Amino acid sequence: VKLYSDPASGNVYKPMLLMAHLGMEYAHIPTTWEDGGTRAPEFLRLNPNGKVPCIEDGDFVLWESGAILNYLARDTPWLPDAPRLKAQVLQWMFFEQYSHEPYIAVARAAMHYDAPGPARDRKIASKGSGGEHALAVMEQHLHACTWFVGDAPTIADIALFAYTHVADEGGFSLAPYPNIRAWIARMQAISGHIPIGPVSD
Ligand SMILES: N[C@@H](CCC(=O)N[C@@H](CS)C(=O)NCC(=O)O)C(=O)O
Repeated sequence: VKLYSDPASGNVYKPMLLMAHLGMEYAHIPTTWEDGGTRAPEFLRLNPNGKVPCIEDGDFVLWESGAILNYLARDTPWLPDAPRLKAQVLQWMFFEQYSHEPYIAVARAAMHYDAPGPARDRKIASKGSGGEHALAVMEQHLHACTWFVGDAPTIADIALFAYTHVADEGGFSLAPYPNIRAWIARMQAISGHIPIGPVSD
């Protein structure tokens, strides 16, 4: 598999973390906004949406981190086969993309890439209540559950872990969320875990 990747990206970290757990080998193709890679015509032929991650598996091309996780986790314990469990995995992954990532990842990206000043401050502030709401939903779920779905970690945990564990980089403190902090420690304790790549600022 080839992974078009930016090491700073939590969305790219999701398939990287899964492939580390699966012991899968893959080739990195560095593709970033800064180096123009995500807007290069040859990359746009693979992903017309111009975003990483994107994978190539032979002649099969796939983009969107959640779709890539689903593809790579097939036939492994990271994606249960039972219809209800599988649907719950998708539920949390859609939650991540609509109610979590647009606040927590976007605030982190603004902190790292936008020029300091009032416009950046306003953008980060506008993400605050949405991000806190997503964290509160997760905190409540983890009060009763060890993992997001079933009794073992799945790609739902990977999808949510990617930006939650670096939420502080977007100005979100995890201090009020002890269940989330304990779940992060459980994720990091799974053998094969790798840290997210460095963010260049
Ligand atoms: N929903 C997409 C989001 C992907 C995304 O936002 N990728 C960012 C990096 S985190 C990107 O490629 N930005 C570069 C650009 O827009 O040129 C996913 O989950 O894969």
